[in-house]
Amino acid sequence: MRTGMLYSYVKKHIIWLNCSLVQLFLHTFVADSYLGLMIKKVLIANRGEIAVRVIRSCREMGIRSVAVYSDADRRSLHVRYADEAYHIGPSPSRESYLNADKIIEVALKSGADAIHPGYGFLSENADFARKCAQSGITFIGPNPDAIDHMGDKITARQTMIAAGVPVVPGTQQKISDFDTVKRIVAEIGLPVMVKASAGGGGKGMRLVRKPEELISAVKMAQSEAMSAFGDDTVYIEKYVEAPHHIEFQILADKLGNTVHLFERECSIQRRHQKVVEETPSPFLTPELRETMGQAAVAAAKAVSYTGAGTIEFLVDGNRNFYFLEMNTRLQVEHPITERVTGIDLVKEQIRIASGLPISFRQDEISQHGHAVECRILAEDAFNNFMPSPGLIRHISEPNGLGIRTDGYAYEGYEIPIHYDPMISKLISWGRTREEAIDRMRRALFEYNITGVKTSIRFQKRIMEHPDFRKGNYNTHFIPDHFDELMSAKRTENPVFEDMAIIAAYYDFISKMEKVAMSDFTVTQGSMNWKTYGIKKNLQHI
Ligand code: MV4
Repeated sequence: MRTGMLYSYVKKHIIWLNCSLVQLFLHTFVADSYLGLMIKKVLIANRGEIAVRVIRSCREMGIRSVAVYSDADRRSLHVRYADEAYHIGPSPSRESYLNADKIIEVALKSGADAIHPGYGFLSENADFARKCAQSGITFIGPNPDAIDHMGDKITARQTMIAAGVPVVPGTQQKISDFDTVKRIVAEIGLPVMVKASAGGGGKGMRLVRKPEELISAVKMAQSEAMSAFGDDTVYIEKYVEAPHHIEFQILADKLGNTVHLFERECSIQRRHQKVVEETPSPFLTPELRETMGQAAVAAAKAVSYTGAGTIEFLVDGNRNFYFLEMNTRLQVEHPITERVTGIDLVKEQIRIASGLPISFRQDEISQHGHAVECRILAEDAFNNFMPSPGLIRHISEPNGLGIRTDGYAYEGYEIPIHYDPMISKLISWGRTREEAIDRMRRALFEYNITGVKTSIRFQKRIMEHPDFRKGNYNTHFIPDHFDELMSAKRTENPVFEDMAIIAAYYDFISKMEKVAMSDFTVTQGSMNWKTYGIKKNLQHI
């Protein structure tokens, strides 16, 4: 078996790398050592749908899985689905999913040789990655220095400029005094954005349109950054009007191979939360896709990146693109990339962490058809997107050709208040964009969740919106079309569920009244409901 694996591995490399004898010898050596090192048990330092998602790939690879859970997650599906599960603390994240020492302790106790961090929590925490290495545990993610490098946005900008990746015009150094601020803004012109170097994802950002607002905006951004990140370093960028948010998925292995898996169009956002994502982007031309893909690979190579990562770009109306930031983790929206490329990104992450090469070459993959994702959130879109955690009374998920759901909820599950409100991700695929959108609309129609309010109806409106259907949208889509997306439509009944409950209750009451008005008298000592039931049944005979 082992010789067989080694043989096929070496054979693949002779064909793939078409390399010199020296390289062949080196790879045979690596192959030999990775067979000994191969990850056999993975601890998933996360919860909910992404924990289930990671365990699925582990199971397919014959890798044992270890779940960890907080008080609130005792009944969570990831706990049931894993081979083993360990309690790690109280419900608040700080005391459970962010407790690095406790998680490493459980990894050692359970004999896990690797940790998959998922997204959020400890996934972009370089100190956690270092602690894993110090404990002899493989962190399934990039090396800690790359996390730090990309976590500091000013450093990341400098590195991208050096690597020839376009960045938004702006400051190259941290801001030291207000005269420099005024000079730079005079050069690039208003409007500008003041951003926290330790920020990202929209945190600690300020837009400045008027000259007199500049200095106070810088001061406010600095104090916000200090309280949010303990670091008041800020930088300034030219404001890109009405941009697209387009990101590229990349993979890099420890043998020096770096590839991209094309883009994801993520412009449908609300308050920096993505609501709908799709791939391919309806905005990119084949030429621009090619150029941006190469820029994404160059960006990853510039920091000797390994693992799965995402390069975020802003693209303006004239199709100029700019590096924005890099996310050094597996992202929520990764399934749409998996759907159009056919590549299992979690499997590739585990292969890379084991020292194996990426399982395909750049020229072996393409975008097949079109995929759309909706994040199904437990929130009331029609009441200011209020979070709606609580008991799921009923859930029936859509199915059929071209539909995938990544979730963890089930009937009787209570969505905890402690974590983010995502119930599941719904992914549709079609041969064309139109088919993928129509299929998503159909799947949203089939999706039934009662007990909590969800984002489903709002996303159905997006699928039906003429501008979305034309692919005519950017990051301003939701704010620009807010009233249309919110207004009541005659084609749908917004209170269908409530009406059904009222109708059932009315039916019950009227039947009870009929029984009460009849000449039947309740027998002493017998249960009323049973007697009524017998009487009702007899009436039908
Ligand atoms: C910008 C920008 C315009 N110009 N930077 C928001 C999230 C964070 N990652 C960066 N963001 C932006 N940075 C410059 N120089 C506009 C945004 C932005 C945005 C970006 C992506 C998706 C949605 C957005 C919504 C509002 C603003």
